[in-house]
Amino acid sequence: MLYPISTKTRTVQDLNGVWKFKLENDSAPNDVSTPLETTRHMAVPGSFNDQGVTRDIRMHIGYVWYEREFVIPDFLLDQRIVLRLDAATHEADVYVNGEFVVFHKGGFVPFEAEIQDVIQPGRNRVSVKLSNRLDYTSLPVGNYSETKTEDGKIVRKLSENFDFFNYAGLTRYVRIYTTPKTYLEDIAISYDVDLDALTADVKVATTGVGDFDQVKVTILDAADCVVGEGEGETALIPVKDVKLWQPLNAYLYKARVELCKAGEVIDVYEEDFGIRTVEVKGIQFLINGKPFYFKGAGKHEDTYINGRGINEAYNIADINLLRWMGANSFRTSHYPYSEEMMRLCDREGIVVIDECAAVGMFEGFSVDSASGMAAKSTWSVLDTKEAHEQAMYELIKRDKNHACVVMWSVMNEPDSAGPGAREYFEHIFDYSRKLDPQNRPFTYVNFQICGVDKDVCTDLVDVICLNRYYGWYWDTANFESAEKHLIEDFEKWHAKFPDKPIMYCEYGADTVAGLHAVDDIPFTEDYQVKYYEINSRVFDLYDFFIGEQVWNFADFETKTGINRVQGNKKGIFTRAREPKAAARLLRDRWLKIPDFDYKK
Ligand code: BDP
Repeated sequence: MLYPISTKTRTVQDLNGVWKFKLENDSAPNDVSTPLETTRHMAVPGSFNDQGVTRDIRMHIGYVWYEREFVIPDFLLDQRIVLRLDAATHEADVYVNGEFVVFHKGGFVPFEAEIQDVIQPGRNRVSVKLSNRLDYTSLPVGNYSETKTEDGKIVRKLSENFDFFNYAGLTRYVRIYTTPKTYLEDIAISYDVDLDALTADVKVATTGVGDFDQVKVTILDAADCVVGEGEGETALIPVKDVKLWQPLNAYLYKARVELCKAGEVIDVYEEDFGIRTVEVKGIQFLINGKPFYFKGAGKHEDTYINGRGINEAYNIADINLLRWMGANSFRTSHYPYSEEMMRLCDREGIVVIDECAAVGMFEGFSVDSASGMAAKSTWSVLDTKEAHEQAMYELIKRDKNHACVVMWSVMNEPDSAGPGAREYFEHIFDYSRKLDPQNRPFTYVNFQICGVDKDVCTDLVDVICLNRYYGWYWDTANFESAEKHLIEDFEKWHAKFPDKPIMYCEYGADTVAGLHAVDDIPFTEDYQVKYYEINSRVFDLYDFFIGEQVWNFADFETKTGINRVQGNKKGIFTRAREPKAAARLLRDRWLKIPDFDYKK
């Protein structure tokens, strides 16, 4: 799916700002054929929860309505007019002037509808009926129940199978864009690179719709000079003197694609792309043929008031903080992040492990993972296959051209040990691997309680990604035993998979900024520092260990419960992005670790 941009043939209109907002009333449902009656408002983009402040909105489960007016200038009315919502968490029915135009389930990817046939000259009305419900058929997974009180009131309950607040709403941009009636629907870019000769054959595969007889492709370098030209729906274009996209040293080309008829350009689009190779070879992760070492964090899209709403200033600050720390990468835990963040990472050279929203795939989930939870029938209880296929399809379709994406993560901490796990995993890996034109590596992120002795799925991955909490949930306040177990765990994984690289996608300790102690007292900054010192020491013992991503980049909001102190405090930065002591420790370490050739 193409990101909306203006070109000589396309326009973009912004529908962000303040919308009307209303909680759905089950006993008097909204009639979408008339304007929404409400006195409430909500900023778009943004999650509604913290904007609403009080519990009735913040903790609301079920449907809400958003509505606003818009005008399409008359001179655009003969165009193809598309309403695009970058994210509606978690499902939405969209109406224009009371007429249904599109339904979408899955809260972290864009979807759109052609609306030229339902709009009128002058004022129009867009209404969105949105639900934040999650259940055993959705991603992420939630435990949902509905009961009726004696007076017929529906009571909805949702217990999330994951450790982050279930922020919802129109969390990303809403736009209308126009194209000609004959238009470019998609562009997929891949390439074969000769790293010695620095030449590449760039393949630009175009999907056009309508009446055209020619596709012209021009490759431009960063200075907008033409470096290659080709033709056809699959154009193969040689490029010489390739400037590679490198971690923290990005270089972007542009593919200008023109759909033509009788020599006239009908539609034109420009897609930025970088040229780089990614390959897992033995125990190494190669970017541009050189062994790369991941330094960074698992993140969340999580900021004050805005919740999971896109916040581009935070995105920029977060990348600058990552750079300040000497980091080079992050994982989009636990859902696809905004397209703006992906485009920024392309430009900044930040390496991304791109994860779909498959989180909570564990029966009987608890945030205290060492509490003895054991899943017996995850894969017969969950009914997520369809949602999961859709999630991988939409993620790869959206992000396939991004140079920053070096690996796809199909799941976070699933039950990879119970009956049915193997069949489910095999299916998802097979299905997903066929979707990427750039054939990137795939992984899933392993849960500590489905460790090396229990897991039956890890042979399917290219890189073994582990989330480990020795010294926090396990071996709490006993670093001696934590270190012993860390080492044992590494040795066992490596013995089982001697030819695969291993990295950590999560390790961390909750830390309330400002608490200190001489002894090993959990929640203090000193404890977090020691936790990271010990883990780092063990990482440096192994050549097959190719990266460390801490949990978490910053403190973030979670559901309420006695295991969380106003949210998850494992950030190395606070939610306001102030560094804890561990940030400086890691900074000292990471500035000394090169991006390439750390473990020769
Ligand atoms: C892991 C999850 C992550 C949690 C983290 C924690 O992948 O979402 O926030 O542990 O417990 O289980 O802090």
